[in-house]
Amino acid sequence: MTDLDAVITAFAAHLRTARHVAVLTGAGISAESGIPTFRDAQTGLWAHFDPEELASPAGFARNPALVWRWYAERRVKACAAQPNPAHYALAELAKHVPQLTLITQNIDGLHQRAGSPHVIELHGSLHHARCMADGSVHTTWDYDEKLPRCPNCGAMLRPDVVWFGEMLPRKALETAWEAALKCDVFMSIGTSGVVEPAASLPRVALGRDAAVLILNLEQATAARPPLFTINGKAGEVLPRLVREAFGK
Ligand code: BJW
Repeated sequence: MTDLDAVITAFAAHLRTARHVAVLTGAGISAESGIPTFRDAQTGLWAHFDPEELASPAGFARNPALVWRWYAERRVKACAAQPNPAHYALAELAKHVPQLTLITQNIDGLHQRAGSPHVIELHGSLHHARCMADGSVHTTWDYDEKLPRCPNCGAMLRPDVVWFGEMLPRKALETAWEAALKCDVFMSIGTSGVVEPAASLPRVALGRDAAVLILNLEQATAARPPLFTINGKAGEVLPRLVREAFGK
């Protein structure tokens, strides 16, 4: 039995008896669908684009057309991408545990397309735009327009995502926080854990004695139960974990 087998076996036992599983996902879970992460040194978005220019309120105020173009390109790529086995494994997991709260920092919509219900989107969605004046949220707009306008009032629309320095959607953050406080199993998948407040959620769960799994590609720091770590690809590890726990 390898170390990986041992961790999968041990964590699967927690999943089998869990009453409430909370899952936090980040860009890494969509990497195997061909969507770049943010902080990979070669392929990450922040290796090629300036977050201050493209993912900040000040950047949008300076050049809204540039920011809209970047998000339009990412939306087209996300629509062309397919959910991968990691997204499907989480949708399957929800069918086997009494309660599952799926919290994502991703804006690509791939969890929903894999069949996960009630996804908590902490950082908004590529598929929504918000009116700068009346706050209304829109799921369709004039995609050919460089600066799309609100169909209600004609004011400028902005991508409905959370940029640095902005508050997260209140209801989404409250639901995520409460899940971290109340769950008995927490999984953090494909996130570097550097962006707050999402990064605090696994620590909150650990503080309440939940079994916590951190799964990403990076070298793990030493861990012992109730903290488990796996360095591996989500699309390979998650289907194995769900199979081990529930024989599917
Ligand atoms: C794989 C894999 C595979 C790869 N399988 N794994 C407290 C302390 C310090 C700072 C702050 C703080 N509180 C707030 C802040 C400021 C700021 C912040 O956290 N800054 C830090 C960077 C220092 N936070 C905010 O501003 C937040 N707002 C807020 O808190 O408001 C109140 C407030 C404001 C100001 C001060 C105090 C309070 C808002 C954060 C918004 C983040 N927005 C973005 C852009 C969203 C829209 C868009 O997509 O364009 O969100 S930035 C970007 O980072 C995006 C992501 O959701 C987020 C996290 O990235 P993620 O998902 O972790 O990706 P990576 O690339 O970092 O990691 C990928 C991981 O996957 C790696 O680990 C790989 O190993 C792994 N991986 N392939 C498994 N196949």
